[in-house]
Amino acid sequence: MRLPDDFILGGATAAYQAEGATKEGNKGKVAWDDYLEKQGRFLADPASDFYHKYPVDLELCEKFGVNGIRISIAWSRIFPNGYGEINPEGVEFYHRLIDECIKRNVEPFVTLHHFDTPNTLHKDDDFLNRKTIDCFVEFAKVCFDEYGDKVKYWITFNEIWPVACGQYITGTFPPAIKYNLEKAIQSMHNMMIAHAKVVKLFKDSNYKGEIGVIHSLESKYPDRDLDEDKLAAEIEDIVANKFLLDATFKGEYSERTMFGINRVLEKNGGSLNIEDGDMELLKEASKYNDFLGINYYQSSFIRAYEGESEIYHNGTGEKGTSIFRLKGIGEKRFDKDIPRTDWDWLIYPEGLYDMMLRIKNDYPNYNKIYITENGMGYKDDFEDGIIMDTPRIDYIRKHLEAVAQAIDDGVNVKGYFLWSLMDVFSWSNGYNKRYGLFYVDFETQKRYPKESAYWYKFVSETKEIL
Ligand code: BGP
Repeated sequence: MRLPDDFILGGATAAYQAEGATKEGNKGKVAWDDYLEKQGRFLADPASDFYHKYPVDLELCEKFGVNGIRISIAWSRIFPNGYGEINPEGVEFYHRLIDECIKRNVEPFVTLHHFDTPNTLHKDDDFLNRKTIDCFVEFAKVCFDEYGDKVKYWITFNEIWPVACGQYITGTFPPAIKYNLEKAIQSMHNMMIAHAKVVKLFKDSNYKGEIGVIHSLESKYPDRDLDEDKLAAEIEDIVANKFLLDATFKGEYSERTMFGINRVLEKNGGSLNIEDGDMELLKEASKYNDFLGINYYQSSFIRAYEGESEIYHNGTGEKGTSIFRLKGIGEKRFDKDIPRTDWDWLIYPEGLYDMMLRIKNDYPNYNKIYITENGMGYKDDFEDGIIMDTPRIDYIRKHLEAVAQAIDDGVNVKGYFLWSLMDVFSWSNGYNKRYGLFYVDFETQKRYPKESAYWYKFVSETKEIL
C-alpha cells in the first residue's frame, strides 16, 4: 500500500513533555510542577532537554525523512503568570525553535495548549473559570503576531476530552479530582468556547495559514451484541467524541448528544451551563476550521454498568491492571481477544479507519484530517545502542495501512505524526513508557535511532508502507 506523494510523515512533541528546563528562561509554573513534585514518582526535568537539544532533534528529522513536527508553545514561557507581562526570553526561544524547523525543512504544526495551563490560572479553576478563556485568546494573539509569518499550521487545543477526563474523572492530572462528570463536561464546553474564540480571531484578523483543533478520537464499540451494551457504547461515545465533534463542526449539540449528556449529568448530579451567545459563537466558528487533528491510540469495548464509578489507572505498564467503570456510562473491557500494550491499550487499527470514515460521513465540512498522534508505548530494549522495536514498527504499519485505506475510500488525510519524535516524558507514566523513533538516554541526553526510525525513513522516502 502507498501513501500520496505530498503526504507529511512527521513526529510529535509537546512542550512540557520534551523541553525540560522547567525553571529556565523565566518560565512560569504550571500545575504539573507542584503536582509531580508532591507525587514523588518522576519530574518533567530533564525530559528530553529539547529546550537545549532541539537542533540535534531537528537534524535527526532531516536525516530520517521526518518532514513535519508537532511542537507546542508553553503558555507559561510567554506569559509566566498566564496573562499580563510578556517574557521576552520565552518569545525568543520559540523564534529560534521555529527557525530551526524551517532551516531543516521540517514543517512546524504548532499547538497552543497541550495540557499546560499556567499555574496562576489553573489554581483559579483552570478552564472552569471563564477568565481563563480570555487569557488564552490573548496568548493566542501574541503567538499569531510573533510567529504568524513563519508558522502555517496552528492548533488551538490538544485533546480536550483527555485533559478534562484526567483532571476531573480519572484524577491522574492536576487537580486530581475523581469522578466529577459535571466539571469534566463543563470544562470541555468552555474549552470549545475558547477554541471558537481563537478561530474567530484568527479568521477575522486575516492571519495567514490554517487553524484547527486536535481531538483524541477512540471508536467505542459495544462489548456484546446486546441493547444495553450498545447504549453504553453510545453514551461513552457522546461524552468523549460526539459532544466535541458536534461543537467543532456543527456548532450545536444535536438532540441525541444532549440526550447522552443529560443522562450522564442526571445520574452523576450536576448541570451544564451554556451562557448567552455561546451557541452562536460555536456556530460561527464551525465554518472556519481548516482541518481536524486526530490523535488515535486505541479503541474501547464497552459493557453496560450500573454501579458506582471505579477507575484504576495502569501507570506502570503492569498488564491487566486497568479498571474503568463510570456511573451512568459503562465499563471498558480490556480482556478482549485483541492485542494490547503493557498499559492495556487495545491495538485496533480498524477503529482508526472507522473513525475517519465517520468524520467524512457525519461532519463533511472537516476539510482535511491530519493524524496528529499515533504510536506505541513500549519498554524498549537497549543493547549497545541498538533498539529493535519490531512491535512498534508493526503497530505503525497497521495504522498507516488504515490511513491509506481511508484515503482510497475518499477521506482527505494529508499527514501522520508519530507520537513521539524522540522518547519524551509521559504525564502519568514517567520515563519507562517510550514512544520515540529516537531513543533518549535521559541521563546523558544522547539520542539513538531505533529500528523504527530506519523503517520510517524508508516509508517517508518511498511512500510505500512496507
Ligand atoms: C496523548 C497526549 C500526549 C501523549 C500521548 C501518550 O493523550 O496528547 O501528550 O502523552 O497521549 O500518552 P501516555 O503518555 O499517557 O502514554
